[in-house]
Amino acid sequence: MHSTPGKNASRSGAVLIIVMWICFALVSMSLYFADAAGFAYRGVDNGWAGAQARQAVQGAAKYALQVIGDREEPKIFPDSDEVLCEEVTVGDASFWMLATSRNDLTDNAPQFGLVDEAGKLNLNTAPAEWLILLPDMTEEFAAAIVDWRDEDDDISENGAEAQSYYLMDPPLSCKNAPFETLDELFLVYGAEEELLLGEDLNRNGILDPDEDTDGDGTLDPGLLAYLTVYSREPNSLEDGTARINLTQGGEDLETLFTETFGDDRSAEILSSARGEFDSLIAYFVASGMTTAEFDQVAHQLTVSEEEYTEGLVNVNTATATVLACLPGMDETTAENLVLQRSQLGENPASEAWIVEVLGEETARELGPYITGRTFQFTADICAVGRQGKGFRRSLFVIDDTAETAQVLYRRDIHGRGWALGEDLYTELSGGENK
Ligand SMILES: [Ca+2]
Ligand SMILES: [Ca+2]
Ligand SMILES: [Ca+2]
Ligand SMILES: [Ca+2]
Repeated sequence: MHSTPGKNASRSGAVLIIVMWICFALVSMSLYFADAAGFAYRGVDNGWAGAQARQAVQGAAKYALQVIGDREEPKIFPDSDEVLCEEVTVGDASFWMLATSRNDLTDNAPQFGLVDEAGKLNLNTAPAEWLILLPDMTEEFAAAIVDWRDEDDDISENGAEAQSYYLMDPPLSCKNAPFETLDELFLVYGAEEELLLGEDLNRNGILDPDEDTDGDGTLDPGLLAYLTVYSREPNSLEDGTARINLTQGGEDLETLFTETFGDDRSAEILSSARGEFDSLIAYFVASGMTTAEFDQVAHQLTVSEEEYTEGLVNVNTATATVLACLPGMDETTAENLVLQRSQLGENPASEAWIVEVLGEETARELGPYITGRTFQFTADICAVGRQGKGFRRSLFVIDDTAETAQVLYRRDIHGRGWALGEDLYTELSGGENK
């Protein structure tokens, strides 16, 4: 992605404002604690660090909202150097954003960044045939997921509807409606901690001491690492203009292509690409456009008449494990795609690059289920206060489909314990308890 100087300047401005805001909060807080210091000094000291860390989490969340909301079209996932996410100092406190969903889960050092919810399979749209391809997924659990969200009481093959839930102790009712949070998966018939969390009990994406139950030195992450309930993309631009429906074509498409490519090239493209298209990729293949040409216009195009398209997987950020579940893909193809992607350098502006890697036929098969954009993120924010004490951690799911980015879901998860890995633990605390 190309970052204009103006954009960088406005981002630094935003960071400065947030940092000043946090500093102000910290000063007010220290005055408060200085007042209370006469009582129990030690307790105040620990509480102070915790309060500083909580403020840093708040500040980091505001910063994440700003970075996400300030993105311009085509709304791609920010490159890692565009987001401050590793040991960001705020007064006496520091924060990190944990990248808990990545390809190299065998690497046991924590990595940092925002998490793309569109890089995962959506529990509300993925059919059982996709879900079954996730590591350790059982046919029964995949079918139970579908029965949980479908409106009917008809038990799908190997599935579970009201009768199964009624017999549970205590009895539950089958939801028969879409998942609203990821943790709702724990209610689905057959959900077991081992299946959902794997070895990653604190859900930080790395192997912590005592987590390696099978002793192989690598993390078995469990199903939750690959799933989301949030991914959806609007079929309109940020300013409210509808994306142009490729199947209807018409004047809008002609105007867009003429303005972008000139009269001759526009006419050439429009005469090559005629008919009905079930994906942007199908149009791209038919049009004879170059990847660079398509990257300029892709975000203005759609094949849907709906207000939103739910559950598209971002082929520019998804792990090989997730991509392998999609039509046309298998493990080897998905791994190769991710390898080729890692050599592209910057995060591409559309999904068009996959045609060269996969070939036209496979790319067209995959096309209807993927995107190159993203609108929902998780910021998994960790922070410590003075002297590395007072560890705090909160999850924020942030949605960027409205005019300003908004928090959809927030949860304090510091109860899961230290999440930043052994090295940082030693560095920050000298091994003392948090
Ligand atoms: Ca049902
Ligand atoms: Ca059913
Ligand atoms: Ca872990
Ligand atoms: Ca293991």
